[in-house]
Amino acid sequence: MLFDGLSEKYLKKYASDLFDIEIRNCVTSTNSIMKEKALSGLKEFSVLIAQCQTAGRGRMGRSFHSPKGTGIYMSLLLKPSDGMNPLLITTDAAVSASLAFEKLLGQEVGIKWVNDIYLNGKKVCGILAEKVEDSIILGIGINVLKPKKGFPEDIKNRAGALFDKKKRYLREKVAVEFLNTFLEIYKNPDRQVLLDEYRKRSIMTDKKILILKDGEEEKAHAIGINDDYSLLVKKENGETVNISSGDVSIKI
Ligand code: BTX
Repeated sequence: MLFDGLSEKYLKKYASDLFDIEIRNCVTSTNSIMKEKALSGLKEFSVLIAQCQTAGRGRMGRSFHSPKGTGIYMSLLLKPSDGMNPLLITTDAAVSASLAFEKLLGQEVGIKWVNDIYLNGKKVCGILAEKVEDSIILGIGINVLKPKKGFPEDIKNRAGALFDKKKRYLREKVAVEFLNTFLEIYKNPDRQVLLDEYRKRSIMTDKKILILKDGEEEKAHAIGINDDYSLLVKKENGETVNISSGDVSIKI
């Protein structure tokens, strides 16, 4: 069945059988809905994909623009046996998304610490992993194509899309490639390889940055990504510090 533009048949045929995929038209936020479902006992690897979101969420209360017909807005329910933290799910998902996009694009993408994927200097994808009891909801928003009306004024200089031409099953292919790549990594993570893949794509390494915290901005120089995925930065006073992703936001 072609569900308002997204082919359920394609998704179910090509995504691993482990996934239980549900497609919906427009929802508030796939992560919010999945959170409720997780609490009512939905099984691991349940996936919710929406055509659009009216209240798509990013980190720290930010919103994620989720128009109809051009993006993938998806949440995946995970129940990691070792209680793996949402940060590692986020970074593993960032590597998975990069590998998946690169396979389809034939071009390298970049990772902006900690949860965004960039293509040609524009953000094309954001990841939001949230913990609910013993589950983690992995949410991913991907701009597969530019929105029909273009990106809104406030993000139009920063946001981009993976592709500029519509093709049959394009959004489905992107979703399937991400899901299958992530599953492989999730089932058998090689921590060193994943860290290397993440670092290799980090667009922040050796860049001047602005650290935004509690409404204040501070200039610094990003040195690189530490083994625990914190960001190693040098402040203007020469002090070197590790920044964890929880409460800061970085501008490059
Ligand atoms: P983030 O906090 O890193 O990014 C949010 C910021 O990115 C916004 O403040 C805005 O500046 C910019 N932005 C908003 N929409 C877009 C867009 N479509 N493309 C590029 N830049 C944008 C990133 O958070 C994590 C986003 C996760 C979204 C998924 S969608 C499925 C799931 N459900 C849900 O509610 N959230 C996740």
